[in-house]
Amino acid sequence: MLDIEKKIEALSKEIVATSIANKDQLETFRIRFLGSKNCLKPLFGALKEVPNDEKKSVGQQINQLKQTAQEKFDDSQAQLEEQTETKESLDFTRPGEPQPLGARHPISVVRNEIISIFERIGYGISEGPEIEDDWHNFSALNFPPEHPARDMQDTFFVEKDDREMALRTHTSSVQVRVMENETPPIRTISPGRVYRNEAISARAHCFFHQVEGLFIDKDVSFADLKQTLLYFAQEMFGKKTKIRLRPSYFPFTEPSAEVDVSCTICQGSGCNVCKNTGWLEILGCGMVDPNVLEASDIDPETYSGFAFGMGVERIAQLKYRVNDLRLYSENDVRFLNQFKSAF
Ligand code: 2NL
Repeated sequence: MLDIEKKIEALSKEIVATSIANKDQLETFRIRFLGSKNCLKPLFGALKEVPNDEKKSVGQQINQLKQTAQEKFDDSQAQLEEQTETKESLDFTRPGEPQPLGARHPISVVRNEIISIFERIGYGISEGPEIEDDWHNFSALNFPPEHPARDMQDTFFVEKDDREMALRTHTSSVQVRVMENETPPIRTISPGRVYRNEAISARAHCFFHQVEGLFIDKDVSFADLKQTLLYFAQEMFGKKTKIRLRPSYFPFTEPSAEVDVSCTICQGSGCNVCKNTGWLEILGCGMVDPNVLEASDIDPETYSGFAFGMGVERIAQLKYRVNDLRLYSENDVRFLNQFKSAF
């Protein structure tokens, strides 16, 4: 083997053995094997001294060596570029971006809780339209024609298919539909949004949410009503909660009552939330007026029933001490985020 061939073989081994793990090593490799003063150049000079019959073969070996060096350089460069690219765009050790979780609206939280309390004692859920005819919102509920609640001041009237309709002022309208379509025993609660034509303030709004309950069967008494409401109050506000009933008036119930619970803040000893009375009003109720049963073809001689209605905003206000009704519909996240732990 010629001297020059030994040199070629040694350089070839060196090229294969050189490790290129970073940009510096790549540059060192380039200068040594491909730069303007690279170590292969002297070989081309030495080719002159090679005997003629070996020149072709040795020349090819030198060219091959140069090609090997170039290929190793190109491959290593491509590999290093790929590595830096992936390094910059994907860091698998980085902690994940936190996903902000929303919160359920307090009205939904409280509505669901009310529904669940009544479901546990056998009530089903009924829902119906928000745009109602006069019959379901008023007439079937024993509103006399001249009753002030029908007045333009309280009710939003709208036109639908050339008929004058009302935005329902209570969800009793849903329960009229239940009474018309089912035969007693009836046990239903009707949650939903209702509308009143009132100026918006901290204490009043043009819409709010109601849950109404209706129970019709043979021999339903006022005592059944009281016991049901006591159960509800204690499930909602705690086992020690007391209730009291004050006589009241609704067109659709007779007798009618307003229900107070012992103050959830001071337990009855007096504070500014209950205005030192020890009591907080939570709902209205009564025995279903015989006229209302008759209007839906239920015989008041055979059946009797009780009904009640509450504002969800009011219950939520007592549970979460919300002092302004407008907060419920302003979608301010500083308000809404406070209900993250509620469900
Ligand atoms: C209140 C008072 C009340 C009813 C709702 C009712 C429904 C039918 C028949 C008779 Cl179908 N009554 N509902 C009864 C008494 C009171 O709501 O203050 N709601 C916010």
